[in-house]
Amino acid sequence: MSIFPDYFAPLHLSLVGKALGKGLLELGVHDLRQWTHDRHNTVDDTPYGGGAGMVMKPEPWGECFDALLDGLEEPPVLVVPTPSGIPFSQPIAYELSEKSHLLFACGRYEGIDRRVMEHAATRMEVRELSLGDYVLNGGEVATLAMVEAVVRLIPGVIGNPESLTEESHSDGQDQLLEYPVYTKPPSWRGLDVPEVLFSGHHARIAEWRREQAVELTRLRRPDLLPE
Ligand code: 6GU
Repeated sequence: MSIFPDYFAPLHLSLVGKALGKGLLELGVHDLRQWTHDRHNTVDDTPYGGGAGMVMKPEPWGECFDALLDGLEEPPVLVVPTPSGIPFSQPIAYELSEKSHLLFACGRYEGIDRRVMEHAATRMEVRELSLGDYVLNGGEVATLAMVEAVVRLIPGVIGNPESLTEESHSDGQDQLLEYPVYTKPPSWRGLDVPEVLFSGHHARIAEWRREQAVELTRLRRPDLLPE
């Protein structure tokens, strides 16, 4: 649900696009203005209590929920992308990948009238989620990121499921960032691929990769390392 449905065109490309083509998921984009009734298709109004900017009014959201929940066997999980949400993470992406339906409410302006989330919570599970400590202009770009993170976890979407367990932030690598990777040529612009990777010695390669992952994590994300 968005007032900028065109933002979601890229979901028809690449891995998510292929998954849609294979029928591994379905995607609907809903223009919130469809559920307005005035000539200007108004979705916002001035904030009670004063202050800068505009607030998204509740009625179009309510009517949109009514339309989208009608006929569903199981209610969706409502994801509300917001910088004041709980941090989105790989474990949350896994949880969401197991739900039958996700509904993303993309806010604009200074946010959505609080009663929309309160009302929604009486009808479905609501998760207000943030991508990090910075501010985007609206929920659309955050939704694209979350949809990609979730869809690639749906069984069958990724060709080689082992690539899921090796990567950064997945369970298999106990919270380390991913080690650096190399391909041919062995020497490029005076930069050589580390010798150990030619050794064919699998235990030594695994040990080197582990050391690299720990060092990278220490430098960039010490918060991920155990005491
Ligand atoms: Cl999820 N939404 C918006 N609008 N801004 C953000 C964000 C989400 N995460 C970080 N900044």
